[in-house]
Amino acid sequence: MADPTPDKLYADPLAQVSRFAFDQKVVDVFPDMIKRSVPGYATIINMIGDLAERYARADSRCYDLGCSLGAATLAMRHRIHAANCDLVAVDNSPAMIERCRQVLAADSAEPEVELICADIQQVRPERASVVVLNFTLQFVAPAERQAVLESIAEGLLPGGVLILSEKVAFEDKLHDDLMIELHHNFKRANGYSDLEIAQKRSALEQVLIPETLGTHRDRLRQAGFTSVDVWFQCFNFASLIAIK
Ligand code: GEK
Repeated sequence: MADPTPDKLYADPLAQVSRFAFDQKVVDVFPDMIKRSVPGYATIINMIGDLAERYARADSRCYDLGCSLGAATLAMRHRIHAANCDLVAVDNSPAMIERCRQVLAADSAEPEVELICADIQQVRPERASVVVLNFTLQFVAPAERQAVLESIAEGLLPGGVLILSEKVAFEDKLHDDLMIELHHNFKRANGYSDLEIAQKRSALEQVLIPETLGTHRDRLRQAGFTSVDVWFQCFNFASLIAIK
């Protein structure tokens, strides 16, 4: 496969850094951007496939909420063996959905994927055995997050699983600052300049709002999940498994 288009969106000084949006420019560099920005991304995608294989049930649905270009959808599609298990992928960016449609069409695996352009706050999962929120909830306003998790918990079958990956914050300011610095080092090691890191950070302010793992755990329990814990963490990036 050809190398992905390199992310140079913030390489030149910008007179004004506008709010980050999942538009066509981001779509064009997205595979490179996410790989160089999110520590452990490839591992998490791989594990989503593994968990989907384990938890997907016959005659159920698996959802990828905030699917972007369908990396997690494809990981699930390639690993699910359960009969009559439908895949549903949702994103509210038309540009992402359009490109995701092309990515899915170029992949010959079964089953079919229902691709929906919608806000995840409007989607009510049904008969779900697996739901994935891979770095999506962080873009939903904090006050709306509980309702999203409750609707997911309601739509999951007993024993069904939610995989929730998020950029997280830490209560201890020293630790929070250290994790942010280690993450920036990770980005530098992946070729981003200090200017790119600073401009991207400012674009994401007010758009991506990280919360502590404690807040996520409490919300998940309140939403009705019985077993909740972190299975992956690298610096301020974590992924939780929540079982209904
Ligand atoms: C992956 N999961 O590659 N409703 C629907 N989609 C949304 C919403 C919303 N309210 N808010 C944001 N999005 C992917 C990576 S990226 C993470 C997810 C990142 C969508 C948004 O359009 C984007 O495609 C995705 O969530 C977040 O495994 O870029 O840090």
